[in-house]
Amino acid sequence: MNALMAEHGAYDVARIRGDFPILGERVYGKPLTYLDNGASAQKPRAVIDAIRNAYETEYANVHRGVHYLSQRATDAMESARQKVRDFLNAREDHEIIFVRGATEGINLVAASWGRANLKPGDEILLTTMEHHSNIVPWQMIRDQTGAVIKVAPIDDDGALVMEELARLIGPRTRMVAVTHVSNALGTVVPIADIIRRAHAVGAKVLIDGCQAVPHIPVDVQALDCDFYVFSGHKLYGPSGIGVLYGKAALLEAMPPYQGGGEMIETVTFQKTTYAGLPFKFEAGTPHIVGAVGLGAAIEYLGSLGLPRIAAHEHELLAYATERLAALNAIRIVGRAPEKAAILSFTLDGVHPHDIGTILDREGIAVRTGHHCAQPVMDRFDLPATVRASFGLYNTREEVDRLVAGLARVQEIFRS
Ligand code: 7TS
Repeated sequence: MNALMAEHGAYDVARIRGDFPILGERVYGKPLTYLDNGASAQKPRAVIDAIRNAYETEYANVHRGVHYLSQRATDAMESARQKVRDFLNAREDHEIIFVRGATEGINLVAASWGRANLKPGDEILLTTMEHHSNIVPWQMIRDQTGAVIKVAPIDDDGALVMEELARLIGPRTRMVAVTHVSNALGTVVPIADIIRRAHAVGAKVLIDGCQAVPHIPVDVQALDCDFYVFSGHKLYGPSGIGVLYGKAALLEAMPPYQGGGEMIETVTFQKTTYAGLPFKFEAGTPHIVGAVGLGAAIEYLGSLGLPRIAAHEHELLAYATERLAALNAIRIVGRAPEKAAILSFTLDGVHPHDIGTILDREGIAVRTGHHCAQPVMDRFDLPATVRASFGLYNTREEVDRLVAGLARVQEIFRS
C-alpha cells in the first residue's frame, strides 16, 4: 500500500465522489445511496465530458471518410481501442473488438467460434454461477451443433468446487466459459488455474470479466485466456459499448458474426472478401462515442489506480459483511474466501422485493431478484436475494445507512 500511496496520495473518497455529478442527487428528499454498481456504475465527469466533447467537436462516421472530422472521429475511436488494449495488456490493438457489451461478445464467440469448431459430443464447460448471458448463447450453439454442456458445481459458500471442475475437464472439452467474478455471489474464480487445466487438454477458455474489470487488474497475456469480455457501463463508462478480447490467431480463423458495411474488403453479388481484424467483427457503424467514453473511463480508473480502488472496496465489503452478519435473521449468500465488492443476502420472512422497496424509500438503491443467475438461486433454494454491490465511490457511512434501512425493514415487518 505504501508504494501506491506514494504514487497517488491517500484515497480521498469524498473528493472522488465530487467527480460523479449524480451522487449529489437526492431521492425522495434523502441523499442517494447507490449500491447497485454491479448492474451499472455511475459516470464520472471525465466520461460525461469526453462524450460531450466527442459530439461537439469530433463527430462523424468513422473509417470511411477522407474528410477532416471523419479522420478525427476515427482517431478518437482507435485511440480508445489502444486504451483498452493497455488496460487488458493485450498484445495487439486488433485483438480488441468493440461490441455492444459482454452479452454480444459472448454471443459472437459462441456463434462464430462455436459453429466453426464444435461437433456432436464436444463439450462446453460452464459453472453454476454463470450469468444467463454466459449460459444461453452456449445452449443455442449446443442445439445447432450437437455439443454437450457440462456444469461445474459450487459449494455452500458459493466457491467453485475445483476438484469437480478438474474432473469435468477432459479430452472432449473444447470450450471452458467461466465468469471471473460472480455477479450474484461476489466469488472471485481462480481463472488462472482453470485456464491452465483447460489448455492442458487443448480446450479454449472464455472469461466473462463483467464483474471483475472494475475491481481487479487484468492481464490477458499473463492469464493466457483465449477470449475475455466485459461491458463498458459497469466500468464507469457508457452503456451500449463493450469489449471482446480474443487472441489474434483465433479471431483470424473465425468466420464473421454479422455481415454488412465496415467488415468487408470487396463485395460483388458473387463473392465477398472480408476485412482484417478488428473490422471483420465490427459490421455497421459502431458506437463511436461510446468507445470514446469507455476510453475516458479507463483513463479515469488509471488516474485513481485500480489496486487502490480494490483496497478501498475490499475494506468496505469486509465492513458491510461484518455489520450485516451482526443483524438478526440476515443470511449472507456467498461467503467464498475470495470475494469482490458484492454482498447478497436474504432476511428471514421478508421477500427481497419488499426489502428493496423499503430501502428505496430511504434513498438506497440495491438490486433484488435472481440477478440473471437463476441456477445460483436454485443452488441455494432461494427465489431471489437482495444484492448490495459496491463501487469506488461508496463509503462506510453508506453501509451504515444500509444497515439502518434493514433495521427499518425488520421494524415494519415485526409490527
Ligand atoms: N456477465 C456478468 C457476470 C454480468 O454480471 C452481466 C450483467 C453480464 C454478463 C451481462 O452484461 P451486459 O452488459 O451485456 O448486460 N449483470 C447484471 C447484473 O448483475 N445486474 O444487472 C446486470
